[in-house]
Amino acid sequence: KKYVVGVVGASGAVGEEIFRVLEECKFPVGKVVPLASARSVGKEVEFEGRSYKILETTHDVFAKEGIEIAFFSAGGSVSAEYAESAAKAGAVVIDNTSHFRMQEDIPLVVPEVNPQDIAHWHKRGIIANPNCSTIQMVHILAPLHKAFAIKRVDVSTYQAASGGGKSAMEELVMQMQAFFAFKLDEVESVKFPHRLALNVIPHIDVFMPNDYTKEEMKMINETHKIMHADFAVSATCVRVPVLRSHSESLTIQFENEVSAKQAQDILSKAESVVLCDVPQENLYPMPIFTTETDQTYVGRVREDNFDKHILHLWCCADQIRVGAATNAVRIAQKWIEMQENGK
Ligand code: NAP
Ligand code: 2RA
Repeated sequence: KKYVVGVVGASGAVGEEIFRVLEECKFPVGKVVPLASARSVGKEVEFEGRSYKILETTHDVFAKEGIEIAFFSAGGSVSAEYAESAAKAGAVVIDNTSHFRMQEDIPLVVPEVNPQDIAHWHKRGIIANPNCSTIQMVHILAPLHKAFAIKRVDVSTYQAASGGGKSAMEELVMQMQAFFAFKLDEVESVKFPHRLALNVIPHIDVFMPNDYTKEEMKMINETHKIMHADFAVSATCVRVPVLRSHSESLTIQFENEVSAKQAQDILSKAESVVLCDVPQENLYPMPIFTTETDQTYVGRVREDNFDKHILHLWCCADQIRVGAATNAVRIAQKWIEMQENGK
């Protein structure tokens, strides 16, 4: 069977990448329906050698076009307004925004970690895609937790501009150009709270009453929901002047003693994870290696100098693919597998 696939946010960074991933993985697409705001109507999207005109997102378009799988990546307010119309029209919605993620009757899925939760999709017709920084972290944590039982995780992130969308990437590029034109003092910062070029900003999304940012709380709450676990997690989320790969430094405390070698063995076999850990040859994950790939890269796995229950490691993944488009398409593939096996 081939499916009618809608992409809401088709002109955005994530939407464009969804089309690329669908093409690359030979997803069973009968027809694509690109959707965006009225601003994009008439613009064209290329898919498998054909051009498709972008349509306006409306309540009726999902039924009218017969959309069976609807990817949403146009911001939380657009999902809030239209996702339920798509589900009512019979589509399974795979939502990239944070709008539904923590709602109790909505599965929040990373297919390598909790594919079984997709079975709950029918409650609302919606499956949520987690936050990008959470996805790559649970790729690493889930196999380690299964093998050794995690007690606590402390993570610091180094997040790329792409997390703020296409215009945020453009803002970083323009600021870098301004630097080379000796005009850096004249640049405006619209997408980030401060200038990002030649800077790091320990502030992503809004501050919450507990002085953590919303991004930091997402990493804690979403990790618990995806992994069905309640070990302690603390996060510090930082924006860095990188275009599209997030990096993370993780300190993981286990219930028992774990060696670096034991963790490396587990990670070398983990799904969608690449162990890249030869420090003697300067080999460790970096955005220049992970950009436009579909795996989470992990390295710098090492034992704590004071406590044998603690390991430190470093991971890196493409934010637009692993952190959004690829995870969303992998959810759709698993959903199809379940439908076709009658689950
Ligand atoms: P982006 O590059 O800024 O693109 C935004 C898209 O939304 C554009 O296609 C835009 O269409 C569309 N849009 C805006 N207002 C709309 C409206 N009223 N009706 C219909 N479409 C509308 O942003 P992005 O990076 O692709 O991210 C999009 C969403 O995905 C955000 O909510 C972001 O938080 C989320 N995201 C999730 C993950 C994840 O799941 N892990 C990762 C990254 C991003 P026009 O061009 O017509 O304005
Ligand atoms: C960011 N995590 O990096 C967000 C995007 N979903 O800004």
